[in-house]
Amino acid sequence: GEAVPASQRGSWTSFLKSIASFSGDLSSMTAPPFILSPVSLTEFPAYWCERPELFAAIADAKSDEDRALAVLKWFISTLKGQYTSRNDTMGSEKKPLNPVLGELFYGMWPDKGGRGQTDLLVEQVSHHPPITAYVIENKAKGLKLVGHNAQKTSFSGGSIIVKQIGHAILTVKNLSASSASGAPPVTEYLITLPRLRIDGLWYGSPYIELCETSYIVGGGFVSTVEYKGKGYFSGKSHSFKATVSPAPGAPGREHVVEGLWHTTSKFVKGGVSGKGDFHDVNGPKEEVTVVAGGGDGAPEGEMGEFETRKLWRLVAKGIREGDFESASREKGRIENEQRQRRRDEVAAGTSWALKHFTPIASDPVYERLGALAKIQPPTEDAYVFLDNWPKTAPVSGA
Ligand code: 0T9
Repeated sequence: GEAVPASQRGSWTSFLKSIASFSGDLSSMTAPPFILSPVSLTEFPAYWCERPELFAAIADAKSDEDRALAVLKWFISTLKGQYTSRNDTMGSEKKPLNPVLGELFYGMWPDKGGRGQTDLLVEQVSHHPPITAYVIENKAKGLKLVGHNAQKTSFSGGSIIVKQIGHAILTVKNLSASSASGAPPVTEYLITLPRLRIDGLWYGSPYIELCETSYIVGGGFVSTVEYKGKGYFSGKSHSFKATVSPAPGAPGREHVVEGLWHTTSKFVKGGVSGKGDFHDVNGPKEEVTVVAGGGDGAPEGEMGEFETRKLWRLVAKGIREGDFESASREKGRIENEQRQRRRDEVAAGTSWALKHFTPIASDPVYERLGALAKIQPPTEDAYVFLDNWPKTAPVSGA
């Protein structure tokens, strides 16, 4: 294909052959240089908040029904960034850097016009299999999103099928409620994740299509989001249909939204009086501002050795500048260091201590809310945030 440089055609074909005959952890497979991204997977949770005003708006909703729609609108508005942005910035989907155990990524979106500051914290909580845990918190608005991500991949009909493992819990604090109002002090939403199909592999220009169904459950409502690609209900790629219904036994109206998640959508049933339009992501988004968490004795304004942009700096530089020899040398150095750490731990009978999360085998919030929409599986593990935000600082010299 056009997208594969002539000198890498052979290695691309053998890469495709090996993913076709292998299922499991694609992230650890060696891929030809042209498909490498200089961005670590620890940076991906930032996609959840690139429209911070839509996140903040969840706190300003006036009723459970309004809030269910605000959560859905924010969620749908993140999909363009999550699943198409590498095509926009790098020409196609690319293979992200595979984070090391304990890798950290901190960021923020500043307060603007009273929406409050939003903070981001990410930690790689497992390397094998890769699992990334994150928190996004807007304290002024009483909003907190805690989640984790892993993937199970398989190969089918020339595409990579990615089943996302993990979920997120959004907690909305009722900041104005007096105990007399009868309103609960917090409302929780369970957010599940769609399945992905990676197409365009043969031509060396991979892109993502979303498929099947994901859910948002909480606050008296269940939102069911169905994803379809080309040739289904609208015949267009990136189509979706979302149904927002009162939870079993709860009051409220049903709403149905249809459209394209990477552009716009409209209400086809229900809706807010006089408003046919639902979401619109044609306008600009706001990338996260990376901040330094220090630690490991690093001075304020500097990143510790495990912070993503510092850890991968030379690898990323090599990939960006087309110097793949130094990229792979630096990557090898990081991997060897990791292997040595693991050997040292085994020898000392210790294990790596996570900084910000503690694993639990089953998440009670997932179980309670998931049951309302009969989400499978009935339980999932999770990573509980230790509520220990570090003192971060702007990156000096940035
Ligand atoms: C959570 C997101 C996730 C992470 C990425 C599958 C994938 C790793 C996981 C699911 C985010 O919220 C959303 C977006 C993109 C997903 C990545 C796309 C991708 O290709 C990689 C996998 C591991 C590969 O790198 C496959 C090989 C590659 C050559 C294809 C481009």
